[in-house]
Amino acid sequence: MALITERKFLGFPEGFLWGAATSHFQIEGHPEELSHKLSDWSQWTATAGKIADASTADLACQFFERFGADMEICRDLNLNAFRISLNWPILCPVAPKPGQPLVLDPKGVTYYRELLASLKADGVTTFVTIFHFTLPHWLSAKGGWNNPESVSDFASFAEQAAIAFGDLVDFWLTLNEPLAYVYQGYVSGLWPPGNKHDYLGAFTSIRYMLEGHALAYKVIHNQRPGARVSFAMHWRPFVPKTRWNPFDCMVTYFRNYVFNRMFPQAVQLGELSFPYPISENGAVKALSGPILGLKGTQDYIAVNYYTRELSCFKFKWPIDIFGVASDKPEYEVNCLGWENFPDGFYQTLVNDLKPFKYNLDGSLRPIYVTENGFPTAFNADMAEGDWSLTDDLRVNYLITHLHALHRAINDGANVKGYLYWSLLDNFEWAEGLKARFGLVRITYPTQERTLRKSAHVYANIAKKNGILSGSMVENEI
Ligand code: IFM
Repeated sequence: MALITERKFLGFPEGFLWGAATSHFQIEGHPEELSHKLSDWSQWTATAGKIADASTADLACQFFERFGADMEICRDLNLNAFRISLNWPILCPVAPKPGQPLVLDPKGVTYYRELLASLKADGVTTFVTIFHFTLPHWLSAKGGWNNPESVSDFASFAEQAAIAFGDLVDFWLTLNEPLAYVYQGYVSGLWPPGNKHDYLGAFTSIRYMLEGHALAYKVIHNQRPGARVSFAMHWRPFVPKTRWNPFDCMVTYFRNYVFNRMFPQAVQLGELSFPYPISENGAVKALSGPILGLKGTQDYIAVNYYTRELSCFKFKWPIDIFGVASDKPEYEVNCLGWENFPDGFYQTLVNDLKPFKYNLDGSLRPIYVTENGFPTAFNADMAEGDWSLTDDLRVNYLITHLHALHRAINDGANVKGYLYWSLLDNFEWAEGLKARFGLVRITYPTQERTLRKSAHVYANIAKKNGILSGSMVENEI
């Protein structure tokens, strides 16, 4: 007996944005930045042992030279939204002189204006991140986000960026994933500045990032009154590895509070608070409390979702109330060990983001998914051939997550757009070039671009503004 699969077209709201997200350091290979080591990351990657596959971002995707062709790919994929980030080290290669206004480097301005103008000319909605993990060397050398001066340095940069690019930007993101940034830089030590278990350093950075965000929000709005400004939060549902184990439940509570909720809650309420008993530590207490101008500085919700995490307590001394991520997954994992968990995407959009749903005036905030994607591992030196082009695992991830997104919208989540991470394979920070997230394969030795099966599937979804129910096979074209 033949099985009959009923295919239903699941349409998305009219005007829905279908796009892709990128960040400058991961794709640009900016020759001046890399050759003069203008950023903390260009210095970090030049240090032996920092990157898992010993690759660098010296060329990355050569996006700086090739963006014209890459924008044509966006057009071919029917994308109507694109997210970039600004190269702070290139736009501000030298420290601003005390008391003098910050001046952006004119060559850097020309490059970003050309890039943004080409997107606007194609009718593409632009998302621009101001800080996506890389600091100018002059700022990292004085302590980066641990230095109170980072607040005004960042705000001046944001203000100049609003002046220089504001006419071409639809959505501003002040900061990308602040908690992921401080976790990797101050707790795991895998990113610059490379500190380990330095929770105070992490929390100090969070305080200054919140202050920087508040000021940036204000100066952007002063320059561009109609601007839409937010920050990208990385949301990851945390689940106790052993559901009945009170210790696993405790670490799950702390991980969820600090990693997911602390930052958006501070923005919502206008003050930073840490969970008890961390809040009782004198140095941490000094960081908590109200932040001038912070309350409600989120015109829309920008959320990055990839996976959930199983958390467990680890018996060791000194006790770490944050525990560790379990290495025993319950669902299929990708090459970075992240579970495929589309239900968590639904839960994030429908339930977890509820506390941030409304603006101060009671209006509903739109939600944009500013990242969601799937990596596969292929060495950076792979050359010609059809390796990795039939990326069924990625197609499956995409389809199952878009089904979850469709369900979430039907159940009331006010989602207005989805940006896949990422358009191109790129430099995945401490993992290097091997972990590839692209819809488009980059053959690094030749810089050739080749569309993967996922790119064709996604282009079709964007064109039709919807997906078919059923498994990935139904959505293959
Ligand atoms: O590549 C990163 C990006 O820079 C920030 N969000 C997560 C992505 C995948 O790890």
